[in-house]
Amino acid sequence: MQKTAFITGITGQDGSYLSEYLLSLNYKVTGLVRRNSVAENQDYRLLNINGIEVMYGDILDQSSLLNALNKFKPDEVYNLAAQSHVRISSEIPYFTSQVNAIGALNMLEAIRVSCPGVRYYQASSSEMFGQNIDNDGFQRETTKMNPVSPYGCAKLFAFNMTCHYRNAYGLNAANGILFNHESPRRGSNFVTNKIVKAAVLIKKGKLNKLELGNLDSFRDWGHSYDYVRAMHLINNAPVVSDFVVATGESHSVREFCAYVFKKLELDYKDYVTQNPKYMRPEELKVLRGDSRKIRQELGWIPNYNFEALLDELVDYWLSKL
Ligand code: NAP
Ligand code: G4F
Repeated sequence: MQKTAFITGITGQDGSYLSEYLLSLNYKVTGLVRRNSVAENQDYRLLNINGIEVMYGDILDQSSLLNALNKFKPDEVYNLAAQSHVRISSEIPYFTSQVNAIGALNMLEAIRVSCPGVRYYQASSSEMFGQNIDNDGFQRETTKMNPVSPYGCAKLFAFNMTCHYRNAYGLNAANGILFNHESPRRGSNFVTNKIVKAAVLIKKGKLNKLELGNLDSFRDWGHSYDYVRAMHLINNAPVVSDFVVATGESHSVREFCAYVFKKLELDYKDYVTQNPKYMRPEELKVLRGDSRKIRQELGWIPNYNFEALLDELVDYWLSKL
């Protein structure tokens, strides 16, 4: 029988890739879309994807969640809705906490009262670890969590609530603890697309400098397409539990710049400057994930490495600009 998936955050980077992936597996794909004053901005990432059914709603509007669950009767729920920008979460901490923390609680409560049997995926984040790293240099499911941003604090609340609803009420609720993942559909105020887009504009003579924040933070960057496959595996795992999803490779923002500019036959040092505006009140310095659990238990393998991801971004921006 055809399964139905319900996705909050369906208009985002991951929501669009997850929709495509689930459609390819013959799912009925449904989702929640926020009302936007410019209708064209609402679902531009979904425009080339046929067969999705959406409803207006908001993760902060409990009635819209209950209506959606009653209407679509999903087998699987993916809660991807979030204010997902870490630095901006320090400018709008209250809003970020509402959406990322209370929004997840709204979804869990709506499921508990209306469809407690569904499989629930919570989009948790490596930002929850803060500066904690195990002695071998990796973060994993057992690593202590001490977030260093309003975003991370709110995500940790949602993570804990997901575990609590699983333990207390027997919900099939799981966390994916995902490390950074990117794609051409990533917002261009995240560092990856910000760098690549600017480097291509510089190459084409349309820009002469790129202002960044901390060049010496390290991130474990993967591709969104690989990570939405992991979400589906987690939501169909034989035993409901939490999984880290990561490549296991970590690179600095500086290395990212060096690779991209070099590929365009430029030297990043000639163009990149630092602007305090893009620094964070407290910087998370290093992320590097150990994803052995999902690889061994669910057979997940990423197709993209660091270079393949960056090559795709450069090709995308070269063709777009
Ligand atoms: P994204 O592109 O920023 O998408 C966020 C989605 O949430 C958008 O569809 C957005 O809708 C929606 N949303 C925001 N506020 C909402 C609200 N009040 N009610 C309903 N929907 C709302 O983020 P992403 O990269 O796809 O990430 C997906 C999820 O994974 C997020 O929860 C993020 O925090 C988490 N995560 C991401 C990464 C990563 O590296 N990408 C890593 C770990 C965890 P609009 O289009 O209307 O704004
Ligand atoms: O691309 P970023 O903004 O991603 P960040 O903060 O790591 O968060 C992303 O990954 C999390 C998973 O760990 C997700 F949960 C979250 O939703 C989001 O998807 O910044 C990456 C690094 C940071 O260290 C930042 O300080 O790049 C550094 N950076 C340096 N200059 C910059 C800039 N980041 C941004 N956005 N803009 C800059 O100009």
